[in-house]
Amino acid sequence: MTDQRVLITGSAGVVGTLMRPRLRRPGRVLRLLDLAPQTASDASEEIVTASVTDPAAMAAACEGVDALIHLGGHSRENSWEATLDVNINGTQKVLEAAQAAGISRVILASSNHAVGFRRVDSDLPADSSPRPDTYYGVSKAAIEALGSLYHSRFGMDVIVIRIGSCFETPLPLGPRGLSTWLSPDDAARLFEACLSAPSPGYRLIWGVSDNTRRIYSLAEAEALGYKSLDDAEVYADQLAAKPAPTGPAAEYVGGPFCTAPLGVFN
Ligand code: 15L
Repeated sequence: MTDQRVLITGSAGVVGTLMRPRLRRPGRVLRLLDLAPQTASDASEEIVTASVTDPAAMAAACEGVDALIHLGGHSRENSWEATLDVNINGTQKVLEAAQAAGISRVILASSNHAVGFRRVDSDLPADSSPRPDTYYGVSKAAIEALGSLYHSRFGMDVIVIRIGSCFETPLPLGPRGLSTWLSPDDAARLFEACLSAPSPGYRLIWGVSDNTRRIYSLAEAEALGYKSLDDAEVYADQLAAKPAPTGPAAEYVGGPFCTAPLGVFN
């Protein structure tokens, strides 16, 4: 049997770095694409140094690929021009290359900031319509729409994950992380579910751990086979001394992004 080849864009970024060791499997080759230099650990990894905005490089990177996890792009607020170029145009280039190469399954990283101006509410459904909090959030809403378009036009299976906060621990995030954290191990479980769910079509799901203070719905991810085993609450004591958010940062899903200046890299 030939190996399954999974292309990960943005593999040297925050989420990519956490996923790289966790998505290794016998019978799987990870093709790791990033602008930053990377080194293959062994024959189960292939390195591509390229930008997601480069159509020729993306076409080459998609050759022989079975599934694509698109994490590449700016992961927080930046200028409108940079956000448009890398996140929106870049995702269109990625989807175009994937479609031309016959990749039938694509997983796209969206973010809670696509709905950052939704009020904090219990069990926020994964298909809440966009209420972005930043240009970054607008780009994530556009990524969701692009994924939907490529599914409807070309029949590709496209799963878009609205990621909460995927970091090693919720500690750097402060108290908000007790609700938004997606543990790296849960993220790997979620990506595995997205890779293996039979014929998912187009899905929009939340990426979050089963946190005691969770406000995002897990139902849509669980319908794909995801089972969270982590809960940020185990860090609650360590976060107790940190100041709780106030004002819009406390009232809206996007937290501090809701008041950060637009277009300013932070
Ligand atoms: C995101 O989308 C960012 O990529 C990440 O850096 C965090 O800020 C996260 O959202 C969050 O909301 O905590």
